[in-house]
Amino acid sequence: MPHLCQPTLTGSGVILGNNPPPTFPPRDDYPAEGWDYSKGSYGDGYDHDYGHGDGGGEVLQYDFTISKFPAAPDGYLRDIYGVNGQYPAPPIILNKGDKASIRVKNHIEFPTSIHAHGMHQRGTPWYDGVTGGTQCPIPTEETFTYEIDTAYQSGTTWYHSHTSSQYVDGIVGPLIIRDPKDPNGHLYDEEIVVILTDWWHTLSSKLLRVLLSPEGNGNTPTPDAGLINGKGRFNCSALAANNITIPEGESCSDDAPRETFRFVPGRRYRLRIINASGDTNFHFSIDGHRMTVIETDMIPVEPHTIDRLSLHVAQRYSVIVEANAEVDNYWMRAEMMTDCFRVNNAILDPMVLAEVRYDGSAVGEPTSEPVTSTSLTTGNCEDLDFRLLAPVVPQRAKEPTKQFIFNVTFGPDDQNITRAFLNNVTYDIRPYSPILNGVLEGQTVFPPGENVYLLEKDEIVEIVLNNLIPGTHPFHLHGHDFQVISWVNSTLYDPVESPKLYNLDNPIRRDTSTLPSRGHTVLR
Ligand SMILES: [Cu+2]
Repeated sequence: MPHLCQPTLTGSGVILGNNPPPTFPPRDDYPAEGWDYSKGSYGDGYDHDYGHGDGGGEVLQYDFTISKFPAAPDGYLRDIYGVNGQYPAPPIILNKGDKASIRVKNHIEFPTSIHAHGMHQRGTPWYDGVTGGTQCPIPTEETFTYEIDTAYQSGTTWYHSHTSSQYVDGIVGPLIIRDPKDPNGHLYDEEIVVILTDWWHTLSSKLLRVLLSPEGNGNTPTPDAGLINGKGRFNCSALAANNITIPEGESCSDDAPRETFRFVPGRRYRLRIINASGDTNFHFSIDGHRMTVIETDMIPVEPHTIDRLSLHVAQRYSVIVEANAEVDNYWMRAEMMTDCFRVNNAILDPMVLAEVRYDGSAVGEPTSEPVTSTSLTTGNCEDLDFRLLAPVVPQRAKEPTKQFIFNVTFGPDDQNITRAFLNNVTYDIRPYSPILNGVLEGQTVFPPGENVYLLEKDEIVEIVLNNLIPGTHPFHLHGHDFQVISWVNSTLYDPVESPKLYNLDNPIRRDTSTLPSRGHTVLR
């Protein structure tokens, strides 16, 4: 699809968001009938650079090298971490039924690992990529081969380093599993990946050292910029205006290209939007266009049309956008929810922009105005109203066999470092003694700092999360989707009153939700 390809980037001789977005074969070419998932992909005859299936259920091979290199995604040149010299990391695009085999070589000075977010890894938990949880980290100059099986799942997700804060420095890429039998497949002609990230001008290991010191005070540093598909435009004059000097070996240029999407009038685009941020929630919109939500975190939902979409950290949505506006150029906006940040950052422009350019439109930047009116969001730092979306395949919430109530707090540990606590326990990672090893060996007693809760297979668990602090927080469960049966701002869980608000009839299912400020959420 040449009209969806990114124009070649130049940008002052430095690497600027250097990985073009993936392209897809058009929907019309999907095999309509007789799709056999057990056989994997069809021989589609398309360019296989981005890993479209080969046919015959073969395993698709990926060779990834993680390294450090200079790049300037927003125009500010610094050292970043990335995969195969690219940022964002290369997209993995599979058809449901495919398997991916990903050989990861660690060529940085720190141990690392790769996690495929939202993949259940049924029967293969050792490929989940969590340092200290499911594996030892991959040492420098060593390799580890992961497998991803898509027999049971499809949709929009992402993969990233799951060691320390490395993904914030660039080890993050899209993972897309297309379903030829997508129940919403008749609603779109083409697919586009939109990956949203926040960005800092300093390596995250340096920022983390301050945060995890007694001076850190739990003040997560606010980003310096935001990016769409690894591209953004930083205003370098903000540095001098705030007395920030550029260190030796770094530089700033004002002409970084923004991401550009070509629209063909009349076509219907499925935007697969991924919030791959470290700490930023976004409001997403396109001037002059509405959008129809059809997917939450790999679960197809009944189409629901809105003007503006909120995405919290690690959440994904697919929306349909129809190129039905006047032939012109329009801003795509990912506006950071600044109310969620702990501290102010004077150099940050929270309005992150990309261009949507219609075929046949005039040259020059868009002059469009943002959409107004309704939104799925109830407040500035809040998640969407969980009652507005319903999965296409309905499931009533089942009666739980167990209930866990977790109180979430932040406070100083015994070394006066601010940490998060679940029921007064802060997680104490043992990178070289993964919990999974103990589980597979039949261990039933774990160190208190690992906060392990043991379950029998097929139990139904109700998880109540009580947020005792004013900040909101993402909550993500590995290996499962959950139903969000309640989500209440500013009110803690009450065993008598709270269940009266439960939505048990086909509640939204997903893998990443939000703890509301001083409120609670209930998951099953
Ligand atoms: Cu995950």
